[in-house]
Amino acid sequence: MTKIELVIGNKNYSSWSLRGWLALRMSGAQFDEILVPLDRPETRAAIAAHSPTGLVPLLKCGDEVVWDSLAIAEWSAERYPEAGLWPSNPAARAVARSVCAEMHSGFSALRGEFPMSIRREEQGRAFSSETQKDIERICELWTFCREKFGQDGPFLFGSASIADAFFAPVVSRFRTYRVQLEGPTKDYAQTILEWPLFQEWIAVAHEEPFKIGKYEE
Ligand SMILES: N[C@@H](CCC(=O)N[C@@H](CS)C(=O)NCC(=O)O)C(=O)O
Repeated sequence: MTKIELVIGNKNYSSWSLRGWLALRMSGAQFDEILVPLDRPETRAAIAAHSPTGLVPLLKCGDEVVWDSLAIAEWSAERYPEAGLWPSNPAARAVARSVCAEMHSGFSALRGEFPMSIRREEQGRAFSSETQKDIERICELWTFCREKFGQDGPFLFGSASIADAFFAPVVSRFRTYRVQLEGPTKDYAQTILEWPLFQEWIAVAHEEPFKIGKYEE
């Protein structure tokens, strides 16, 4: 079996790495992790040794190289179809792909103002109206998916899918910055925080020695 490697950044900070890692873990693939600590003098060269974009995550399998979290998620779904990483119902699958695409290309105010730092505990802080809009849209999406497609389990489309991998870092940000959630969005966030795969990532994030000052202020 060809060896699979996933190049990722710090587990505490690298939200895109978390998405790719969750998708690959959900697939059941056996893989090795190569963790490159971010924001250090040697980071750029260390990532460039693997990645044509200078970004993580990146997957290597033999001579295949797959960069970008969404492409890694699609690769995982295609190679491990039995894992059901996308919902089996075509209508649900189309929505799942849409919400992942929306996450992948949007919510820049939220991502900029609320950097992911899994270990961090804030008392709550003021944020811009753009971030407020992002929060409202995310809550609308979660509520819609849960109501329309979530009958068979606690995740967005019932059982865990790539869509949950894409929103797990948002749940972590909502926890850190104490964004108040209610009803189905609160329940969904709790599901993600208790998701065993995410718990595994969180445990390592707590043990990591690396700190990036700008994400701790
Ligand atoms: N669109 C890319 C974004 C990847 C990205 O921005 N990764 C960040 C870490 S989360 C990175 O590699 N930054 C390089 C650095 O900090 O040196 C994806 O979905 O994978």
